[in-house]
Amino acid sequence: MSDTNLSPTLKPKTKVEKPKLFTVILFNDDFTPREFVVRVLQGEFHLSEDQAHRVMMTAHRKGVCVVSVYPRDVAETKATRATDAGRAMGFPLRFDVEPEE
Ligand code: TYC
Repeated sequence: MSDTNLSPTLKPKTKVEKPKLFTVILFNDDFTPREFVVRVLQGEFHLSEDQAHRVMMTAHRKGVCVVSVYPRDVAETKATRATDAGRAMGFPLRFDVEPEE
């Protein structure tokens, strides 16, 4: 019998890529009202009132706070919409997106 394998098993190389995630960061400023920040966090990021209040207070005290983690397009859309909501009211509220470590 020949050693040649006439029906080699094809091993599909399924490379499972870890989906890259991005963090939305909230920055403190001296002008945006606390209540407004809480409403934006609830409306755009679906945080409960309690969670939104904690995130807002952490940013207020420490300068920045992680809001949540999403795939890149979702993180960018939410950060842009939330920043625009502040700008529409004349507030310098800022959300940014960073690659997750
Ligand atoms: N520091 C703002 C104030 O005292 C409130 C605020 C909190 C603004 C968090 C932005 O990310 C922020 N009115």
